[in-house]
Amino acid sequence: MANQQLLPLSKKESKLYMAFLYVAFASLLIGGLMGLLQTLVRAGKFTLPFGINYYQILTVHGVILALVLTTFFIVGFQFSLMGKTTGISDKQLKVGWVSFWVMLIGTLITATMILLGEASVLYTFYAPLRAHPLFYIGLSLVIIGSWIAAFVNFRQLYVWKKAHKGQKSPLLAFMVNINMIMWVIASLGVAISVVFQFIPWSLGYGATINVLLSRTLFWYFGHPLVYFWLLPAYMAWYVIVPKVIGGKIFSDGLARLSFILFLMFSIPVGFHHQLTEPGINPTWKFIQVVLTFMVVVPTLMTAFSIFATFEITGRRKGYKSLFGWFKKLPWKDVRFLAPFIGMVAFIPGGIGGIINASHQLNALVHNTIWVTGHFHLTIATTVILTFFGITYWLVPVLTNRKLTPKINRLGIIQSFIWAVGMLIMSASMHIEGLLGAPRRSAFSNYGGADQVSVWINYQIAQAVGGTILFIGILLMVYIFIKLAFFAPRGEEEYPIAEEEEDAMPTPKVLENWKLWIGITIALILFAYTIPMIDIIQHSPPGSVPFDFPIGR
Ligand code: HEM
Ligand SMILES: [Cu+2]
Repeated sequence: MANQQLLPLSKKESKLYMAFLYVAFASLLIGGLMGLLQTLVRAGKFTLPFGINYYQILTVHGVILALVLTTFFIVGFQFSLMGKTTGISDKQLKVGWVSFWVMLIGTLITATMILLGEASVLYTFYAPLRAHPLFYIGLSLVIIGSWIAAFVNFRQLYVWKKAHKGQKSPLLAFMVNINMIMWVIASLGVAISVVFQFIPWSLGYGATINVLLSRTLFWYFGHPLVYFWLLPAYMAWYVIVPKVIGGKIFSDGLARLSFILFLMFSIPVGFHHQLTEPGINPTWKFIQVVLTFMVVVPTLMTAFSIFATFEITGRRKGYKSLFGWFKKLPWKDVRFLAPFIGMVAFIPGGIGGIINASHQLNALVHNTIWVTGHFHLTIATTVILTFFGITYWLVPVLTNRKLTPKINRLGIIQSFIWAVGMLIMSASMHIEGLLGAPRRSAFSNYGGADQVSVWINYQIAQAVGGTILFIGILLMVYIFIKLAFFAPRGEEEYPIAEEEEDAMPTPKVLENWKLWIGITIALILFAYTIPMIDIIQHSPPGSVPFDFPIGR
């Protein structure tokens, strides 16, 4: 199988990709500061100035890190992957800019409403908490902008395929398209809820809102959202990291199959976030939990292929003993080290996820700070450290600069700071959660209850971890600015691994989009149709808005 050609990135297109990254790193700084403040408040040592409400900063933190930082980074990174493998036409580039501006304007509208204290509804904006209508309208624009980006990506692959009849599509372009298909299908749920439920209700047209329906539509989107964050990290693990360590792709077919499985099993599982929710038949909860556990399959496939690449590469370099090859990995290269720490964090992160999805164990940890500990391991460590690892080579490529040994060293320090800060913060969140401490709650001594005195030491530990993390954020933003504007001029490689010369051909069926999208839709219909009808027919009267103490 011929290895595919890579295209040069023009100045014009690099500018677009960088625009997305600027927003991502600005978000990191603002969101990180809020995270630090949260830990300080929860430790009971600090009161927010100017009458700022705790839930306001918590909303900023969740929205700007989990929704804005991630979406901008992912769309920008994926655009660059498409530009490198399929190319981008002038017209597509223009539409790419439209997607950027729509997303940015949406973000600014939403941010303004949160800052004015008109939308302290947290990033899940659960009804009946009510925000200003512009909060929802801004969020819709962010989603619409990302759809525009998705359609540019679909078009890029389509044009490439027409020009390369009968050839297998570039692996990275295939992966980007899977992620964007999943994103479009999933975000339809939240779009329907926002357009038909939240916006009319917050404008005062509908007096009440169907709470259960809105939450179900939210989690229809909210679970695949976590895969939308994770899959770009997997793209880097499958295709970029092997090149960084001087190896080859383990198996093109296996990588594609695992992405297809993620597409199929990421959406029809939202009920695992609603296990304690009344109004959903337990049988359907059970079915969705079973579908949830299917995700173990592509996850283990991914772990297997990545470690196989590590081992094969190490052995080729001459290391023979059972684990000798492990030493040969380029530990001093931050482009490898940062994602590697992310992979390690995914081991406890994944185990925690299995615990969360298990019905009875979920009852123990539901709505405790354990859950927060879980996603700071998975998204804020695994995904974000991989994104940092990407930043170290992507920004120099886009700005024609060098990743100098000095910046590389700073990067290694940054990765360790992040790992240590998160270890302290996340471990104490996990333990405190098992002791019953709630998440999403400002400091309170709950009338001097004994239980609370047990929690406080863990909250102080979180403030220590949070402080270390914030130092990590300052360092990362410094490195980003350095790489974007001040590092010496030069050429860096865009690392994309190739297949082995004698690799087995990839089965054609893996590119049968109609088949995979068809199965995905069938699974969604199977898992959601009957419970949705149930929810709509048997719901209690809707809820009037709830504005105090959080909301607007
Ligand atoms: C300086 C680094 C960070 C610190 C100190 C920090 C701290 C915290 C704390 C203490 C909470 C829980 C507050 C509560 O439940 O009352 C929280 C929630 C959260 N964090 Fe972080 N965090 C950091 C970085 C991140 C990153 C990088 C992400 C994602 C990319 C992230 C995503 C979230 C989300 C989604 C929530 C949930 C918000 C909610 O429940 O509405 N955090 N963070
Ligand atoms: Cu989930």
